[in-house]
Amino acid sequence: MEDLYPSRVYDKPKILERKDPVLYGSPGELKEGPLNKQQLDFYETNGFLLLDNFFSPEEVKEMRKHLDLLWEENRDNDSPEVIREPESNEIRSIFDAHRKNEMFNRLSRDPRVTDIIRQILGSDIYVHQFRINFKPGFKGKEFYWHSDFETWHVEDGMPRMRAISCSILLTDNHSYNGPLMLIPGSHKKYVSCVGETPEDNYKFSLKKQELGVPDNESLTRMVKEGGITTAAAPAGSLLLFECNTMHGSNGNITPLPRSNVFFVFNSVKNKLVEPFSGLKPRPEYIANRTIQTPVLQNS
Ligand code: AKG
Repeated sequence: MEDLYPSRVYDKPKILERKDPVLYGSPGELKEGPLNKQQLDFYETNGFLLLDNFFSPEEVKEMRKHLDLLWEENRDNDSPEVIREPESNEIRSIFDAHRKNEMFNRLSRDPRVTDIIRQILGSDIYVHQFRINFKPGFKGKEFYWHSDFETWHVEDGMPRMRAISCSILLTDNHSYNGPLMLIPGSHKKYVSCVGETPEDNYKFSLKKQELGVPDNESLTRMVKEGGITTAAAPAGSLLLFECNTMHGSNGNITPLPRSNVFFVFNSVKNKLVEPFSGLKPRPEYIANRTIQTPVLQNS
């Protein structure tokens, strides 16, 4: 398959044009679904949408209970789905928990969310990835700037930009405890990064990403054009961001934890092919290749 978004192949970084729509469906037509025109326009222009207080306080309480349970259950678990901080044994992320945890599994099929994703992607969808990023007070480390799509394309073989991350804020995300930062409009450009992907890069990159990150000049240009938005919002808010939106977050040196859950939905029309790096695919718990059937909703 032709590589429309080459990265880690040139010796200098390049900024390429996006070749895919942001909103799928007939151009100019209002896509039917939960989002109104203003919200769809905002998403198309900026590459993200923050919906404050999307889930009720009771729902957040229930999710937090499961979050704490997962933290406790995995404290001494050395399975590969549990990613530790680079310089300590603290849990940084847990992948794939929605396959084992009934509550998160139900959440992955919640029609309030999946109807929005279908509306934007104009097709059926499936869960490409699930992760929880814990960013405990004092110890939670940063996530350097990146476009998720760059990695999903190069290392997982996601052919086109037709996927969305949904981040559910499980603690209050303040401007000061390491909330996600996004560059508005960055989803319309693709930064072709420099560097050669080694085998099993994920073993390092999920702790600290150094490959597939934009160079300073490209980043400076993007920020000059779009600025930086901080997704600071109360627990229970939902942040949707396009797979190619440049984002990152700072470490958390405050006492206030910042934990967010991420569901990534991909279009069934955009199933994974062989990784464009030419290397073997990353494991299933990071990039789902086998269960690519449409998300079936709760009855
Ligand atoms: C990632 O997990 O790829 C992120 O960019 C998340 C960053 C964060 O949790 O602040």
